[in-house]
Amino acid sequence: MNAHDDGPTPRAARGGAEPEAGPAPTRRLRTALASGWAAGPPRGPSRPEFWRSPLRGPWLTAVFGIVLLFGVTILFLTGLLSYAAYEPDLAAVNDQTPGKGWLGFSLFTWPTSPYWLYRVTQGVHVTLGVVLVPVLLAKLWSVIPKLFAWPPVRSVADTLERLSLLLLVGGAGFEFATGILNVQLHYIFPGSFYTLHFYGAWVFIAAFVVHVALRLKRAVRALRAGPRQPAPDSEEAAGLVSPNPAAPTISRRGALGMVGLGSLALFAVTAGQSIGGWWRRTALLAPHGQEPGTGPNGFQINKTAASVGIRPSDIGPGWRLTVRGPGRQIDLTYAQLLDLPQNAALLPIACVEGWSTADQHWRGVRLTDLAALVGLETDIPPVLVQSVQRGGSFSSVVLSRGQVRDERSLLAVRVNGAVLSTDHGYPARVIVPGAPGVHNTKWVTRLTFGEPS
Ligand SMILES: Nc1nc2c(c(=O)[nH]1)N[C@H]1C(S)=C(S)[C@@H](COP(=O)(O)O)O[C@H]1N2
Ligand SMILES: [Mo]
Repeated sequence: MNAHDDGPTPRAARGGAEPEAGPAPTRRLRTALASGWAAGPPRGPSRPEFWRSPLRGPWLTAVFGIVLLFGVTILFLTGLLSYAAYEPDLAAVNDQTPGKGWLGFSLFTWPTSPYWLYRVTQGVHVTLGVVLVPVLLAKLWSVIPKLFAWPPVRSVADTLERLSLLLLVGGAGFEFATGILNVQLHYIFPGSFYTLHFYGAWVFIAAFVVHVALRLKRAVRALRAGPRQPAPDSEEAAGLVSPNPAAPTISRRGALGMVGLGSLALFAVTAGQSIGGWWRRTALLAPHGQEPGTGPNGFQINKTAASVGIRPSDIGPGWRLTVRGPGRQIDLTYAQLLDLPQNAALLPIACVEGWSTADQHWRGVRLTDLAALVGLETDIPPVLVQSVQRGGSFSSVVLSRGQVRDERSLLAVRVNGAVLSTDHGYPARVIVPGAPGVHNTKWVTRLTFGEPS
């Protein structure tokens, strides 16, 4: 007979104070936890009185939350655009996320018009990412008591939610950190930044969607209720309001203003890098390592020739441009390239790092004219562009049909009236409208039409 069989005697009559349901081990655990946790949180941050800022409350958290709701949505969308702009589906050399599977669902053919398209989408992505940092930090500060909330485990649903917060906070930290390090330190994750930032974005956004679904209603209610603090133990307080607040040194509106000023200050020292020209000087947070100098070639340089190991002999008199098409190949000397019809295009360079140049005056040979040299007059296929540079993820790229056929797309030999400088890609570089800088390959030596791989 098992001991739990009540038999004819009613449970109450035996005077047992056992919890009612569940198998014995679970019951014992629950009792132990209940009596341990019932004693209340240990001293320190798990006690509500530990947190004394009179500012924390549902309204302040909701204001930061709503700003982030809009901001992160724009960051995510412009991030997806940046991903599409790289044209990873076009060829293996373009794709640093070959295992993406259905995460590539949002890809589409990136257009060449308007010619400043990537300048704007990526300028917004990077500038907004920087500007949101104070808001993100303020939001985390505003909810920090919840990190220590007691008891640590309440229910399955509560535990799952707390785990999703781990992904949310970790994902946000990871995305902001990798993005900012990349912008500041010039690709410190060679080749892998793109992959890390892409997969990280999906983890972050999944947790973000869950969080918004669980919290949006409460946030809207808190906004409607306004900045007056609810009672600390009320449901509206959501565990954020201190039961033992210190005297305020600043109002809640004042705190908001400070965060806003922080964002504004970051905007002022960042946005100039996407505007270019004189405004670049205001971009104190932009990478300033390589001073581009003055004159026709005096605009931002991404990687110098020396830094990627271009040797003088690679681009000296022995340099040739090889153009290949199906069944045909020709080699051109520099002089022969200059003898082809030269055309002009007014185009910027816009890097994934967020900086871009004002429109530069390029001169060179149209990609369509080069295709014609190997017999491709109509229906021109994508082209594989290769640099003399040995290795490195930017030494080759495949350009789409649309990019090849746009008459502004050049193999440029001059910029702003002068011969290209070594650092800007002498003897010849690609310049295409609307695209990320990475499509503007420097020190080009080979064009292969119709064989993207
Ligand atoms: N061969 C080669 N081409 C390259 C690169 C490179 O590292 N190697 N960097 C690309 C990137 S990421 C950008 S933003 C542009 C920058 O061009 P610029 O240095 O002339 O401004 O060049 C592109 N072309
Ligand atoms: Mo770039």
